[in-house]
Amino acid sequence: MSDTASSASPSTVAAESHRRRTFAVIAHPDAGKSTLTEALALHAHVINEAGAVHGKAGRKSTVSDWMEMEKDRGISVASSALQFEYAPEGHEGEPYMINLVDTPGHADFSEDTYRVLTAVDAAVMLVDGAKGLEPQTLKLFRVCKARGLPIITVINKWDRPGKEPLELVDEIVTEIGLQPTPLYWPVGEAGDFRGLAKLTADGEPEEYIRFLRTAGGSSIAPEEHYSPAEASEKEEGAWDTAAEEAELLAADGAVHDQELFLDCTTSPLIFASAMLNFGVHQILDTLCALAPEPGARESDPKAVEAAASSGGSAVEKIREVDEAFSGVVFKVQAGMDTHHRDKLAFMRVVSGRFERGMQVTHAQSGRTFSTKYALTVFGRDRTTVEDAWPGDIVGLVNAGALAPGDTIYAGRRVQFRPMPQFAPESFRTLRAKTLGKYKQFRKALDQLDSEGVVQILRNDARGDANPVMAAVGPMQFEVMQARMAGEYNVETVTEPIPYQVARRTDAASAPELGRQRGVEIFTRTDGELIALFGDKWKLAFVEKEHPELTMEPLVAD
Ligand SMILES: Nc1nc2c(ncn2[C@@H]2O[C@H](COP(=O)(O)OP(=O)(O)OP(=O)(O)O)[C@@H](O)[C@H]2O)c(=O)[nH]1
Ligand SMILES: [Mg+2]
Repeated sequence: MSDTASSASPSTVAAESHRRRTFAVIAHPDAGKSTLTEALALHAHVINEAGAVHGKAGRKSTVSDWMEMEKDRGISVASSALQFEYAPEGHEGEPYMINLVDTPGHADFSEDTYRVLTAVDAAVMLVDGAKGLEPQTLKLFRVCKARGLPIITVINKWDRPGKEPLELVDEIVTEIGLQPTPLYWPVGEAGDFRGLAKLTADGEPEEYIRFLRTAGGSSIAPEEHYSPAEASEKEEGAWDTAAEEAELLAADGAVHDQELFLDCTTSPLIFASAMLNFGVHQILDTLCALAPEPGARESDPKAVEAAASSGGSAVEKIREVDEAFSGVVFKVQAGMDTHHRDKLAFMRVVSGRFERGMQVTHAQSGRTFSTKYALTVFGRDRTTVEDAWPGDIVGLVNAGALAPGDTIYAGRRVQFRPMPQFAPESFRTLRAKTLGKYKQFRKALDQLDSEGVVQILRNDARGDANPVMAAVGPMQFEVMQARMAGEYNVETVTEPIPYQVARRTDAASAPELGRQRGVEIFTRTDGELIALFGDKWKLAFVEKEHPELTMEPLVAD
């Protein structure tokens, strides 16, 4: 333990950072993100059988009440992080350290997913081979593009009948304007997945990787390797078709280019079956070879300016990975399981070495605190972490006032950009079922509000006991109620309210806005004044009648 700035030399930090790959798995619901996460972990030999991490079938160990929602419906409600070492075949030296975050696909939980995307260096985007591009995938792609987050595309469920591979490539080009550059092309059509043609840098098939099925796909699928000539003989038509298709794409210029990939113009493409474990280690190899290692991060220009004009100590403009420790909080969550009711702040290390027990400064409050309880969270398991490096994800236990988007640092002052707030589209009231539970209700509300489960809106007319919840989608309300009941023993009642649109306003405009019919003014916990409107026509009407009043859209991202 130490209370000094990073005690590791810049070269050690650089070396640790160099071998790290930190990415999120994203997609429309049901594309197979959690299944792939499991399969990736299986390949790194960190779990012994599929089902150990998320375990939709027979999950082991303790599960919090709200996690029951995930189990009952077979969907992911919250993101979860995994870390493991992985060495591609023939790799020399230290293995890679993979930090992977599985995200929920459902649009109602997209806020959680967006937050994760602020903390990773790349994304693996899954496409269901039978369904092609789906709405949530499109949305997520736009967020990645806006953030400059490189994307590796995986067409999943190739073991099931689906679309033509060239049709899927076309769809990705026309629907999202991203050029897939195949690295591995499927041998056998969807539903008859035999293996992958490994392509050279020029897009030429150089090797046939044939997969063998294992019982239920619960262990790593053995591979056989053949030359193109052998493959052509062995698989006859299937190999020749694959080779022709791959050559067609190569002739079209669909070959990997690292710069265009980092720029989100192109995306390396792989075909896989997460369920059968086909193509999974090819995904890992691709991540190691192509995904960017952790890099420098810029400070929020507003914070730099504010520090300069206040005459306090300067906020440095950019933090290089090999400088003193800094990290960014991207998620705060309590009650991960019933034995640990404490609050975890998930922090991504941006620079330097994090050591458990070190003194750090919370940039937003200026306070210092010691990081005595630090964990890595592996699915539902947690172990104490002694040190961590750029790209790693650490859970800080009960670390005071940390909120999503906050910066902590040692050494010179730095403050990264705040977390973008999401634009709520669903609104409901919330109150405790029985008045006697009011104190607990308040406590639970404060806690879940600080995690950002929903946004809490209040005003004098409704009073503290009857706040309004604002969310991206209604399932967030269910999570809120389930967690209130499960973790705080407070049964709640919610009722619909007749609002559909939220706008940010200010103190000068609020009184006049509040006098309009079908408009109500609230204060959000962060102090922003929020006006709710019956519907978008009502909003348009007020905007037309009162162009002088402030009504700004809340940024979705
Ligand atoms: N046939 C087949 N089924 C798959 C494959 N991958 C996933 N599945 C199935 O698809 C369903 C959804 O898989 P999940 O991994 O839960 O999907 P997800 O993307 O995590 O879903 P959300 O977290 O709810 O967004 C499950 O029934 C899986 O067994 C695959 O490669 N082939
Ligand atoms: Mg999932």
